[in-house]
Amino acid sequence: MTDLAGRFRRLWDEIAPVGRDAGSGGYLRYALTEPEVWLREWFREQADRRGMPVHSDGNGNLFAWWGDPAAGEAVLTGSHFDSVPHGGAYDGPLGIVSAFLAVDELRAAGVTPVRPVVVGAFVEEEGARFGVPCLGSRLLTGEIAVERAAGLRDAAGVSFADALGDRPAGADPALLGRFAAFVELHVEQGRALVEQDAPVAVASAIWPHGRWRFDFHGEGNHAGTTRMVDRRDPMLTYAFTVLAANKEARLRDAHATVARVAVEPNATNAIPSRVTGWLDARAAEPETLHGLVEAVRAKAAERARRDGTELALTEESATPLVAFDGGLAKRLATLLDAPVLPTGAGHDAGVLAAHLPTAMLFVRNPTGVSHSPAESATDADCAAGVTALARVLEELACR
Ligand code: HGY
Ligand code: MN
Ligand code: MN
Ligand code: MN
Repeated sequence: MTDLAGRFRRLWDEIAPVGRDAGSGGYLRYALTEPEVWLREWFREQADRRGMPVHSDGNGNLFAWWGDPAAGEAVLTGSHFDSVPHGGAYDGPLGIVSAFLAVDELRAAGVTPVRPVVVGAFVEEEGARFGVPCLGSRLLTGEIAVERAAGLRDAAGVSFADALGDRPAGADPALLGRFAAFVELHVEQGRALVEQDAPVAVASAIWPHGRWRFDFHGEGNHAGTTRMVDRRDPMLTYAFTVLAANKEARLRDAHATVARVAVEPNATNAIPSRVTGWLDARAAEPETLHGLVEAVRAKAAERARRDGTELALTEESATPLVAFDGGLAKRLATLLDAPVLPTGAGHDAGVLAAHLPTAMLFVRNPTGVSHSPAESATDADCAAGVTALARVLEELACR
């Protein structure tokens, strides 16, 4: 194991057990809950160890500064700590651990930044607790209204403002204006790097994607005494809609997932009064995405009429096609001699890309699986990711 791979492993082992579910091996690191708060404290300790002052933007995002803050626009790097339920170890934390190690590499090489390097940790990137992904970066950029963000509630009814301990500060154009670029390193959520036999890639784009909530309202009733012909069962409309989403996505070579459902009253012997399903839809092109969502909506509405149920559709979040800064992506791909890949996964980099030159680096994932305990990365490839990130930071902040 190379020395850097060894240093990666030692730092990684400090956080690996935090929030890990013994049963599934996956992670339960929901934003601002105990394991993620522990990681935020760990972030502060890592910054302190490196003499990097930490600043919070009042939205739950943390920023650790290396170099003279007055020395010009900074280069931001970092990612998120939070996970989806039973998510993988690397999605998010790899970008933060790699950022601190990249700073160590530059310092060990005697490199000092001519502009500050900032390591960032964004809150609620997965949207697994409060329902809106990239909540922290959307607050920082003003993409989501403070009122809406503050009032978002988790399954226990706790609001984001309560979890944060204060009303979020919202957009901070002055802070955003202090960043010249953002580079997010992230585990690849796919197998392209395995197929291309490369440890690191540069991102070209993020597919347009979003989340739509389908509320199906029917008539709650007794499972044993209600004739089939008399039912207005929203579970039927929901089930049909899931199949329609799958079919419409396949027709369009797009991605549609319904993986979260809420049923009222959720009793075995009671026909539901309401069934709520969340559609995660993604496609390479915006018009394909919108065509997919509209087709699913139309099929759901048609089925609702047949079932005597009502449909209410709410767009909960939408991210347009993110074409990363082409010049920057090409420059980094040349610097690193790395392939360039699009991704169907959303990232804080996708939000910041609308506000400053942004790039992403992907680190090979041998299983290609993500949002699952099966997500993986080797220490050697993670070390290659640190080396690549250090070279990028040297290129952007130290010349
Ligand atoms: O859902 C996503 O694409 C990201 O991992 N939050
Ligand atoms: Mn994720
Ligand atoms: Mn992620
Ligand atoms: Mn992400």
